[in-house]
Amino acid sequence: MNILVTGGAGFIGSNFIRYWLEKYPEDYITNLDALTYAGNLENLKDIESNPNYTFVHGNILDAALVDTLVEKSDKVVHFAAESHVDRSILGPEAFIETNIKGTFTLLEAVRKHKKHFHHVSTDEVFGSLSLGDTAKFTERTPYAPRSPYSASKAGSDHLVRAYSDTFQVPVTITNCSNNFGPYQHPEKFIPRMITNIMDGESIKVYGDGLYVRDWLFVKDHCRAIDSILQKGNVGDTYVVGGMSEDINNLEVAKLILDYMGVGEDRIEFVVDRPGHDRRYAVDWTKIHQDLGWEPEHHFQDWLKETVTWYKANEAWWRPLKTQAEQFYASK
Ligand code: NAD
Ligand code: TDX
Repeated sequence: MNILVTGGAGFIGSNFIRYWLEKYPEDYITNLDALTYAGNLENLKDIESNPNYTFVHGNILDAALVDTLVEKSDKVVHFAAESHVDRSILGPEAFIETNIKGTFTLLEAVRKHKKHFHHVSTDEVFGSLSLGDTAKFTERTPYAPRSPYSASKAGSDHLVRAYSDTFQVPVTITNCSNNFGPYQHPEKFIPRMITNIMDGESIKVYGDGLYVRDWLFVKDHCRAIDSILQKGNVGDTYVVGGMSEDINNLEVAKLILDYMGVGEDRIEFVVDRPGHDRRYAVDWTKIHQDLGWEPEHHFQDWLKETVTWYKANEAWWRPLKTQAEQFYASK
């Protein structure tokens, strides 16, 4: 099988390529990535000389390039996106371009060449749940995005569904909760805390810190996409989440401080994110019942592993952190 992966030089895409080539060494992967600030070929250093892997430096908005690559592939797995909520507040336009128009460009090509398109989306399209509530997102939850990021992802989801209904393009969609693990950019919450602690700095907790995310180890997300590519029902959406411990940001911060042997005086409450969604939780019954998937990696164990990985890989994250600090300081 030839798989075209978009955004494979980012966090989840690079983990997915490594996962796939380890599990299916006879398959071929082409990685189309524009190498934005979030794309980093260092994420795939161990893969670059694999004869079954090809990197193409290009933009998903380039219709001619996309057409050529889609024609040569059997399936497309679409990760490429602007992915950080805080950046979408500082500058929404790139999110509209990449997440909506970029997805449209890919859809036109898969429509023409009749290829299976797997769209990687987020649980943030469903908006915010309330604290103390037991409700969870399902495949039937109405869309209610609240940030430019989640609105742009919702727009892309709607286009994918429309191409399925109107043009019978074979699509599948995942709406996944917050991922964590190796190669996540240090501007995101968990790596930002670990790297700040390593630098002797305070960790920045937005608002009251009582925000809940449904953390999923990145490899479990890769396994979920694998099960959908192998046996998912064409036209279907699957929501994907972790073990729903309803752990809040402050509790995550305290776990990391504990693992790193640092006191809670390092916590600094900072100004809140505008439109900050209070709680996410995912009910992944459908993918469990239909495809047998469930998360395998327990949050606390793999959070500890993630701390260990960042401690051992300062050379990987240091340039990214320096660049991100310069970017945010300039805003
Ligand atoms: P990321 O920001 O780490 O990586 C995005 C990648 O896309 C980068 O390599 C970047 O260079 C590339 N890219 C950006 N614009 C491009 C363009 N126009 N053309 C080609 N490549 C481009 O993102 P991530 O965290 O790995 O997320 C991957 C996907 O998963 C996104 O679609 C995101 O919405 C979704 N998602 C992420 C999470 C999460 O917790 N990180 C959870 C659910 C869903
Ligand atoms: O320094 C911080 N302090 C803080 O309290 C940062 C960066 C974040 N936070 C909070 C905001 C959120 O409640 O931590 C939580 C997680 O924040 P992010 O890591 O920015 O993730 P989130 O906004 O929840 O979105 C992530 O999961 C869903 C990904 O970035 C998205 O791409 C994905 O769709």
